[in-house]
Amino acid sequence: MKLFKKILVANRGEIAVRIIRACKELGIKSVAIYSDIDKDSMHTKLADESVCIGPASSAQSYNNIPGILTAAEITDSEAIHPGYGFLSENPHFAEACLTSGIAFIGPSAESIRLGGDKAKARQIMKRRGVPVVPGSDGPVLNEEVAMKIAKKIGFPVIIKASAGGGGRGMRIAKEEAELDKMFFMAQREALAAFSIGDLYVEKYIPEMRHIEVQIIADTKGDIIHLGERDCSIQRRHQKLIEESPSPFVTEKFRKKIGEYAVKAARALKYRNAGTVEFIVDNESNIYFMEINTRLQVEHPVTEFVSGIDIVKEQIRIAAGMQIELKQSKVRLSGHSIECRINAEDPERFIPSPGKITFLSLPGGPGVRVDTAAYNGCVIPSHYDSLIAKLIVHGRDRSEAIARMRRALDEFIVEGIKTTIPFQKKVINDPDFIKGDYNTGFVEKMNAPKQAPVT
Ligand code: MV4
Repeated sequence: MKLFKKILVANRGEIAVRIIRACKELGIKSVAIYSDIDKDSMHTKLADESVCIGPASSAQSYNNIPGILTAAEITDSEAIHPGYGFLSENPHFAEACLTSGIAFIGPSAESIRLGGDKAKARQIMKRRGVPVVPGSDGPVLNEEVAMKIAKKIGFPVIIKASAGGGGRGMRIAKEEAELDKMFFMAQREALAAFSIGDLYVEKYIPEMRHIEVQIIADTKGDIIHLGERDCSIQRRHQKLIEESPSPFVTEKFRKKIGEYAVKAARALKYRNAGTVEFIVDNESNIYFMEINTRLQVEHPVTEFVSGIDIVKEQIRIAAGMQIELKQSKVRLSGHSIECRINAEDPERFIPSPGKITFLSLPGGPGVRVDTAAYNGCVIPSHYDSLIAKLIVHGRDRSEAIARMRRALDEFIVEGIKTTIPFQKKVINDPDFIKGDYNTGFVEKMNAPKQAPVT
């Protein structure tokens, strides 16, 4: 099998830069696409060629399927890497690439479609013996069916949009009296956000941990996992800090959750890189939540502990090459933590776009910064507010924490607000340091400390 000669990167920002770097190291030419306002951006400068794809609005640029396919054709690109966000989980785009004779660096259109239909994915997993949270089997047609299921599994329940993501179209019903109202609210929000009103019901697990497993699968059908990432530090469904390994996970638990992840991938005939997300409750029960059929923002923490370049693997697999590594040869070593640095007010988390008037990035041992930002660049308001990922690696968790604290102190951004002050607070929090946290952590951290009852 031969690698591609030229790849078009259908994305912008740090992830486009990340993919261009992998291309360079593999000896593959890269093509950037950019919108009007991204003319001077880093990904446009670093690629071997660049094509202006349209105006700032993502609908007319980074989400413009015919425009991107035309750019691939005129530049003779053999493959397209979609990155994350934008068209990365659009089955029509994956299909359109293949129809145009261009390799899509990712899973099949059918796997993407199943991953995006969360009620269906849940049903498939349940039938294949991957544990799911007690709840509905497939989509729930109306509030009466939802009530029947809720009474059977017991309240509280959570109603989720089948096309959901980012917490949209999700409602908790604490008791019978709330169910109808919450069902309609979730349905209305799902229809508005995704134009698909399908819902499903699950038992609500309070105090959950969000643990996900990185998998890679080749065309031959070999699938391996690269351990877990703990993504429980989130605010309003936006992840802020991720780490690998999870401070809660034992060797035995890792083997079990890893096997579930591989089984989930096998059930979808999955290929390329993917992530299987799980809910883990207080008693360490594992439940499948969803499968993300793309490269994820937080993939570098897994790269640090596994030594595997996930983007290069994606490219090799799309070119038809097999995974050389066997599961028994996967060695996870040390500890990695990532902070997502967003151009946002650190207290209210509202976007803070504008010009970066001064930027100085951290460095030194065990520090990686993935960013497209530079001194004097402008962060536009049109796209995601992620401006950099700060990833550290240490021999153990305590060295990784010390390194992250040091690197956050070195990170200087002037001209816009960033989430750095918030992440400094988390990294110094006694419960975080103990590894004692779940998805309720950020809310508890912001709540005024309760005086103990005497
Ligand atoms: C849940 C859950 C509890 N039980 N599912 C799904 C998407 C992710 N962003 C949050 N999700 C959750 N799914 C079951 N069965 C709790 C969450 C959850 C959450 C839900 C509502 C409001 C805030 C939340 C914060 C973290 C996790």
